[in-house]
Amino acid sequence: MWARHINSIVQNAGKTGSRTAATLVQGEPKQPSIKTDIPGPNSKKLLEELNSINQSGSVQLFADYDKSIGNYLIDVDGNEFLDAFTQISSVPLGYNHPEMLKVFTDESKLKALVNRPALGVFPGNYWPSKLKSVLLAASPGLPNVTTMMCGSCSNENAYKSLFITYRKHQRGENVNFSELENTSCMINQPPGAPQLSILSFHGAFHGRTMGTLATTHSKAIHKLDIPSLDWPIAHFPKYKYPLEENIRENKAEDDKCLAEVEDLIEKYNKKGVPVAGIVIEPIQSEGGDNEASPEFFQRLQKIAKKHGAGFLIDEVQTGAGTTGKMWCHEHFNLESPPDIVSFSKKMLIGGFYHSLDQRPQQPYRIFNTWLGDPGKIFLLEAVLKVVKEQNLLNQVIKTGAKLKSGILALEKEYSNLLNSTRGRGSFLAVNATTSALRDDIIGRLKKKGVIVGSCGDHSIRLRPALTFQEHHADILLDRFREVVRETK
Ligand code: PSZ
Repeated sequence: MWARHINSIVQNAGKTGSRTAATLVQGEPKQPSIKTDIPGPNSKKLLEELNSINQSGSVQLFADYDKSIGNYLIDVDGNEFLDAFTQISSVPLGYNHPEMLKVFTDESKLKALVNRPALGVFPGNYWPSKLKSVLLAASPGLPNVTTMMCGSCSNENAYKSLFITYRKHQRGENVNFSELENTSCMINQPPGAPQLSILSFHGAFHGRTMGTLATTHSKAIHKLDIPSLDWPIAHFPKYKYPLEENIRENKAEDDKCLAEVEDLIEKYNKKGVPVAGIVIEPIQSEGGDNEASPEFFQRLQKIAKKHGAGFLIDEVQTGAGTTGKMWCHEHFNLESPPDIVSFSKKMLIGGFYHSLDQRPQQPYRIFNTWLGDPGKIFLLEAVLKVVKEQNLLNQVIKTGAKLKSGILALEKEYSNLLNSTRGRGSFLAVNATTSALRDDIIGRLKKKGVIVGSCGDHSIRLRPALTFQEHHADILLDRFREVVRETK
């Protein structure tokens, strides 16, 4: 029954193309359509029910995932939104893409989904070849990959890798753990559980699990009441825009932040809590779409190498093509790949690419029950095939250029309201002059049927799917212009 339902969606998806011309995903509405207040009556009813079960204050509306299609999120009240936020940047091809729906009509893939293995112990026969042909084929120059469930869990385990590798380097040839190490680690004491740290940046977001939360610094509400670790936190550059007009000041900002990184490493080494790794986003996302220059990243990597710290680039939000390259850090011309690159969101499966040096010598050190989900690899396989066949990275560059120039034009016209348009590909942001204005713009855009996101104190961010095209950009820019024009 279920398979028949999926089959009919797959077949019909190709037939409803007359509604929109030249779209990459067939069957989308031509434009947003709003019929009720947001949230509408059906959403409100469901919200009441959900809220009696758990704290649901973050829920904006309930979606109808049967009806949502392509770049349009359709809610339970029949409102049709052009979605430029895509589930916090995690939908690669839009909703109900026929190639993704098709995946589990293949019975062997359905069985891989149903018989979910403990991948670290009893993987299916397809697992090594899928890791190679899907994940490693998209690797940013790193030879190994370890899969995980989500972004936080990918970074959490990447940090463990950094610590394990740091200690391996300290031990040198002596690969054996001492008796004291074995007993002291069991009571969370050194030398078995050593004093080591990960250097992160103010404004960063790397997750909400205990270790990653110690490196997340975007909002207090994420961290309040949770015990944390005294690890070094450096300032991430804060640039003045437009970049072309502020080259000297922005370069001075790079110098200042990098000098602080070196100072902190020395300070923490002296304190007896050496820095085993540096973690950084290529563009700080939750913290406000803060960019740093390629030179900043090149120099940061050199500093990490000089101090024997691993270099971890968190591509959970920036990865999978949204900046016009598969990995955002590929814009930076680093002299060698980072030691670790973590991913999740649009990649559908979480995990991290890593060097051979970052590979533990013993099994079971980076491990959990599921280590991801083979179903997600099969979906990712379909996604990457579409990305390649339809040259979606090129699409991202074209759509992104149109969006960015449109927003820049708005910024010029309404410089009392908007400033600092920035970003790469369709991973874009603009600041409103105050956070109240930012929230108001986002709210009124939603009422006009366009979903965008917020980040930092006063930024509006765009995180469309890779299938967001120029005609979608036109709609978004039109509605954005109306909203800004109507601002009182
Ligand atoms: O409020 C939240 O928990 C949010 S809002 C956006 C995110 C989380 N992003 C997740 C994220 C990320 O953007 C980066 C750069 N690194 C790690 C993470 C954590 O990923 P998840 O949410 O899958 O654990």
